Amino acid sequence: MKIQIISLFPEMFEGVLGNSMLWKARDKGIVSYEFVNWRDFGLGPRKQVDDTPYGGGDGMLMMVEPLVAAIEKAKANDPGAKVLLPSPRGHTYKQSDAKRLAKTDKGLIIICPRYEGYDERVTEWVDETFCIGNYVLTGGELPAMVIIDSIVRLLPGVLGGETSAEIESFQQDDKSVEFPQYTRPEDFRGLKVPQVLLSGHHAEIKSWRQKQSRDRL
Ligand code: 4GY
Repeated sequence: MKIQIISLFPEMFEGVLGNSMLWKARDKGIVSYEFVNWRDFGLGPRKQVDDTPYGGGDGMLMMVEPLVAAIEKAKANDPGAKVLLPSPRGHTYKQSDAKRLAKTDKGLIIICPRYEGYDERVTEWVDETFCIGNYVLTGGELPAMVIIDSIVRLLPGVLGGETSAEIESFQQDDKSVEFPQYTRPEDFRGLKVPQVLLSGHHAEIKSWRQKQSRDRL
């Protein structure tokens, strides 16, 4: 999977993409990360990429022209790629979105907005707009990293040796983090592991875990 990131701050990604699982996925050739700096498409000698909003208001907006030029550059590298825009205005990003995007063999182009927003006309070049939570950040880089991390861990061969045919059943295992879990010791300063987990009754354990689970999908 080819992941292209349109950002003014590519260095923000170094720590996250350089980290174990995301890095290993790249090492194994499962994923590639490439950056498009839309400053390169800025207008005029000062490479302007932002301007004041029509109708007034505080702050600056990302201009549509450099941003679309950056998207078109990324599309030229990978014509079938899906364009994603993290924005508080999008619908809430869910595990089901991560699964769906991990399953497509298409590449991704992720835009990282900055300033106080973007010219709405850019959305004509965007396939999906996601919000990662009801709060406002200083830029789209952190949401882009959240989206990348959630997708790459689901790609066949990243976590284990599973094939794409096995991935659907493997992904059921995401449930395994939705109930509380315990490891040794059985008693930590009087805090005990629930008895059912020590019982060896697999059916009871299964139903206890189901009861404790939350559906995040
Ligand atoms: N929350 N979910 C989010 C965000 C900040 C546009 C520049 C979020 O996805 N993105 O808070 N993004 C951006 C929003 C202007 C700052």
